[in-house]
Amino acid sequence: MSEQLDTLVEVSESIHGDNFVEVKYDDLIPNNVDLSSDRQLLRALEAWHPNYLDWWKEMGPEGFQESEVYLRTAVGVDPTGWAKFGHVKMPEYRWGILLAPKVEGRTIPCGRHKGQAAWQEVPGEYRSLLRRLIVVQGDTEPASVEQQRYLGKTAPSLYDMRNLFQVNVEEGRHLWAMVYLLVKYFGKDGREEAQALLERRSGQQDNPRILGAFNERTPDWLSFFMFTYFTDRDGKMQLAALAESGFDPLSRSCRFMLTEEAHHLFVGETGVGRTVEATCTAMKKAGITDPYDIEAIRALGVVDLPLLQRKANFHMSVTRDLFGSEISSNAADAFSSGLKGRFNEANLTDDHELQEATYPVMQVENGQLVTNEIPALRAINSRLLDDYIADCQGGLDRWNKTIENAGIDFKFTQPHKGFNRRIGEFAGHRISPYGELLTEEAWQAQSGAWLPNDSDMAFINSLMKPCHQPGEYASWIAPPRVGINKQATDFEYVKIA
Ligand code: BYC
Ligand code: FE
Ligand code: FE
Repeated sequence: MSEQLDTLVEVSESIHGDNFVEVKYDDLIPNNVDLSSDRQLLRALEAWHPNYLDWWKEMGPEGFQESEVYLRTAVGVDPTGWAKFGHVKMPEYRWGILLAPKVEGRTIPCGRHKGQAAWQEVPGEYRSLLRRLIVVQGDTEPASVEQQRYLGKTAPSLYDMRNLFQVNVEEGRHLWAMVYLLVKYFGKDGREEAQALLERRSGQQDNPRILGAFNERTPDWLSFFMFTYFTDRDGKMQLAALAESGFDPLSRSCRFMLTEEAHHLFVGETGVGRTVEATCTAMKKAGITDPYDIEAIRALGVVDLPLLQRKANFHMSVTRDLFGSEISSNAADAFSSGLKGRFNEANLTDDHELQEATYPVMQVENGQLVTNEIPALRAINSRLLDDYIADCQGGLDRWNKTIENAGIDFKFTQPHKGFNRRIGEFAGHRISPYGELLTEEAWQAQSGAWLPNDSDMAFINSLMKPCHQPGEYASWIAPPRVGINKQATDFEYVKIA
């Protein structure tokens, strides 16, 4: 799907209603939340802004802060014209606060308050649970920027570099979106949480980011593409679940964030897809049909398909951990209180309360994998994980089509749900990609064939040579079919300073 189309589809899915407030570009902080009429909030945000910029300069994209980047800036929430494009220096990007339009008469879609008017203020009894959800969501956004900060140097083209920076500034805006909620609705502790979001650091021992995957490294561009395909997709699923929140400001924030998320997923899907394409084209040209003829394939300066599968296995498994324990009382509380719904909650046809319902959850029992019916309320995370796994498949199918069209006998697959897990039902067990329970010895002997090994990483590293001239693309990745915003593929997407 073209990016324009992808974006439009997601926009129309996530924005309904027609009453929106114009974005005020005169203000320091572009917004459609009428900031200027709330002096206290404005002051709190203006105080946070310089700290945010300090964080961005310290932890954001390294080496390109003075370069002019062809960026999309959100300027409104009207689906037909919500963004404008132009060259800007990243520190001068206008990070704004934009909520999707209010839906008049919206009610709480799930849980014990189902059908009551959606909350416009924080429901006191759920204050700390709600704050925790917003903080966890907010924490992932700057974390991903930190993880990706060294990638500019080895960008395989200016087009890709621009996409990286686009994703980075928008994750920065997602942080703003959560900070707005904290500062506006949670008083002093909200302001403290907003500050703490700038202080935790991805991968740092004494003050790490909250969730596991956001403390992993994103050391190379293949990791970046896998991350934006698989981990930004956790973002999509979680934002979709939070868009169902009975707390209306959170719902509206997340609905607008989803419009930007579509581009992140596009960057991931096409990034991996173009890598697959380069590999298939080079193999064909060299007359290689065996995808396991690794040495010959790597000699062509492209990435062998089995290595891409191992990379995908890693990113899929750490991202699955982001859904939390399959069986979780936290998740039950969030759902029952109406703070977080399921994926597509509004379109599901059950009673949206789940007092009696059950849900099948896979568990390890007596050395075997079994599926048990669990009270559905406690299986909310499990269900979202299953929805996520289904949502991942589309990209794999499209990558497989490219391989099939090239006449190569290879197929990407998703590993078993229990493979390489650290959180939830499968934590502490060793499970192969094919769903066999293994002894520790058997796992140690084989995991190098399932997860990127040292020689894989060394090979990928050897490919990470910058291509910083307009129209130049690294050997391992095919140029895109179309550029960004209808620009040519050799457009100067980044004017390197
Ligand atoms: N790593 O009952 P449990 C995105 C903690 S991505 C470390 O199992 P619960 C993005 C958990 O916090 C979307 N710790 O799970 C993507 C809890 O600790 P506390 C991010 C973990 O609470 C790319 C304890 O274990 N948004 O936007 O039902 C680029 C027991 O928790 C992990 C959200 O996640 C882990 N993997 O669910 C940029 C939505 N998993 O509280 C951005 C908001 C669990 O006892 N968050 N723990 O100290 C949530 O809905 C929930 O917090 C979770 C966890 C789904 C994450
Ligand atoms: Fe985000
Ligand atoms: Fe994202």
